[in-house]
Amino acid sequence: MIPIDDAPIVRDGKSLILAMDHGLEHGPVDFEDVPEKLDPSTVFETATHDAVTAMAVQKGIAEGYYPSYEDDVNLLLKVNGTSNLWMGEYDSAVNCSVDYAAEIGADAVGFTLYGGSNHEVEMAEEFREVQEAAREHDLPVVMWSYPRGQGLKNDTKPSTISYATRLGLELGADIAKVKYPGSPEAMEHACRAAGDMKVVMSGGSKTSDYEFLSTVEAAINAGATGLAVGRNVWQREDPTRLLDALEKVIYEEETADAALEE
Ligand code: FBP
Repeated sequence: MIPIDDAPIVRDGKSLILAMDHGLEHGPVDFEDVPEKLDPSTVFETATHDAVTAMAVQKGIAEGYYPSYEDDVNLLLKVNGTSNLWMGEYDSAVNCSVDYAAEIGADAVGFTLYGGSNHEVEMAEEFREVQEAAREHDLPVVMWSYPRGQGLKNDTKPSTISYATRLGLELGADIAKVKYPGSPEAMEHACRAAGDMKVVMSGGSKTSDYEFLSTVEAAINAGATGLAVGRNVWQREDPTRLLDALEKVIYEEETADAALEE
């Protein structure tokens, strides 16, 4: 971990990362209810909102669409990923080098680590290469820290999420993105386990405005420094309205109620 408060993906110590790697991770099924979002430009448009500090995408989407948005959007390039067609033990193929990410304009790189998977050892070795290359390019590293695998039946258990944030700190991430562990106390412990490293909450499948914003509020109050979210923003009919509210909850530390009233 190095200080990243001056990095483009951080605003006032916080981050709101808009993720759209779902076409790879889940497949086009995630766009069924919002077919217009199959066009990545529509989500890049959403990412131009002031609240969004970076958009997380895979290499192909970055190559094709980022050139039109590089003045208005910060790029977090995900350098590994797996499709939902893969039925083996949790693993993620490194599909982009950090050098190439830097060449196409990345402001940060993202890497999924499945701690607890039978492939954890190889993934940690791959992370080492990515993390050290990122340091050479002065790019922050965001770890999607998702303990999963044959031996892990519950991936949001408090002790699992604290282990997930700690893995990020121990292995040299600058931000760990983790699932909400179900209670403010558990989130607080997970943030403490991360030391001074930043922790952002992962969005998850779409819920109501209030349910989502109040979980974000709880995570921020527990010490999280923001959010990395996909479906809860771009699966909505009006993503801007929710981003306006998220801006208040994350950066101005307003309550979910107050943010929705305005
Ligand atoms: P969501 O907010 O839609 O959950 O997106 C965040 C994210 O980490 C994406 O980057 C990724 O594609 C997806 O969640 C993975 O979700 P899961 O592995 O839990 O199905």
